[in-house]
Amino acid sequence: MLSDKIRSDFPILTRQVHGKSLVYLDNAATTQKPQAVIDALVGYYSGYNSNVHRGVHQLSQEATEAFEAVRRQLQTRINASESHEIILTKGTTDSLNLVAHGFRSILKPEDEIIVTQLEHHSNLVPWQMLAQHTGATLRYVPIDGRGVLDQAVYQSLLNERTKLVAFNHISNALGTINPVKAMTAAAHAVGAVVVVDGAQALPHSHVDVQDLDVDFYAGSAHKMYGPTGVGLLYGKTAWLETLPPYQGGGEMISEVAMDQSSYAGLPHKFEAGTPNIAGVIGWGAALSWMQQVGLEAIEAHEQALLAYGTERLLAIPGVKIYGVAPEKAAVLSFNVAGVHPYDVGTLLDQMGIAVRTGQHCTQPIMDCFGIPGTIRASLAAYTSREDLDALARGLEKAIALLA
Ligand code: 7TS
Repeated sequence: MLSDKIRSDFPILTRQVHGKSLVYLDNAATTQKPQAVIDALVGYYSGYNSNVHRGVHQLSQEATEAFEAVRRQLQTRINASESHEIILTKGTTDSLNLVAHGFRSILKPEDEIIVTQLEHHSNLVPWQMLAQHTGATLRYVPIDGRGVLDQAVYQSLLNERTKLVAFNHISNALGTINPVKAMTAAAHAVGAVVVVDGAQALPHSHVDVQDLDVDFYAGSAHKMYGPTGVGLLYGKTAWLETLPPYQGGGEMISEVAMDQSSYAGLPHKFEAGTPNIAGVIGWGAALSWMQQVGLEAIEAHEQALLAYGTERLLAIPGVKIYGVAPEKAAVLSFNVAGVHPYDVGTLLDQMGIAVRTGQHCTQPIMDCFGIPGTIRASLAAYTSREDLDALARGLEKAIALLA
C-alpha cells in the first residue's frame, strides 16, 4: 500500500496521544508535513533568510530565486499559462476575499451572484459582504439528499444579470466533487465570471485550470502537505489586470508620490508587504514531495480507502453517512443515532484518534440535513487501512459507552 511506503516521511505519525498511537484523520482541516517540508523551512531560516525582491545582496537573491521557483512550480501544477497568474496569498480565505473585494467596484445593484449551499463559509461570507456592499442579489444552488448540487436549479438561476458564480471543486464537509468544467461553461454562456474554491481538490487530484477554463481558482498550502499561512489565487491575466489591488503597501507599487501611486504589474500588484517566504519555500518542497509520490497514486490510494472506510462504518449499527455523491473524495462525514457528534469525537480523542466534529464551517449544509454537525474522518496519502480499522473499533467502543 502507498501508505506503507510514505508514512515514515512524516515524523509526527510516530507520536502518541493519550498514551495511544496517533490515528490522524483530520486531513481536510490540515495535513501533516513530510520531513522534506520541515527541512526546507529550517534550511531557509538557517541558510539564506532574507527578504525577497529587494536586495542586491546574495542572500536576498537566493531567497528570491527559491520563492519565485515555487510560483513556477504552482504554475506547472495547475497548468496556468503564465506564472504571473499565480498570486501568492495567505490561503484560500485570503484569495477568495481578494477577488470579492476586487468586485466591489465592478458589480452593480441589478447584478446577481450565484453561490451554493455546499460552500465553506470562506466561499460564502465574502460574497454576502460583496452583495451587501454593492446591492447585488445573492442566489444559491441547493443540494439534494446525497449532497449533490441541483444542476437544474443552477441552470434556471443563470441569466443575463448573473455576473459572478462561486462554488467549490470538492466539498470539505461531504466530499462531493462538483462538475467544475460544465458549471463553468454554463456560467460563461451568460457572461458570468467563475470563482472556484479548490482548497479540497488540490490535495487529492490533478487540476488543470486551462482545461476547466475557470477565471479564478483558490487553494491553501497547508491542506496539501505544506506550511500554514500560505495559499494561491490563480486568475486569468485579463481579470487580474481588471481587478484593483486588494491591499496597498510595499512591493505592490511602481511609482509613489505623496498624493498618489501607480501600481506594479502582475503578480506583485496583489502581493503587498513581506510575504510568508519560508512558507512559500516549504510549499515548494511539499509540491515536489507530492509529485514524487505521484498524484494518480495518491488519488487511487485514497479512493480505495474511501470504499473500505465506507464499508467499515456502514457495518456498525446506527451509523449514517452524510454525503453519498457518486463522484466523491476521501471524506467520511457521519453520525451515530441518538448520540451527539461532539461526545463521540471526545471519546475517539481519548483513544488517540483525531477526527473533526461539528459543522466544519459549513452551517448551511448541516441546516439542510437538520443536524447539529457530523463526525468527520478525512483521509490523506499516508492514511492506512489500520487507521480506518482503529476508527471503526474506536467507534464501536464509543457507542457502547454512550448508548
Ligand atoms: N474552502 C474549503 C473547501 C475548505 O475546506 C477550507 C478549510 C477553506 C476554504 C478555508 O481554507 P483556509 O486555509 O483559508 O482556512 N477547511 C477546513 C476544514 O474542513 N476544517 O478546517 C478547515
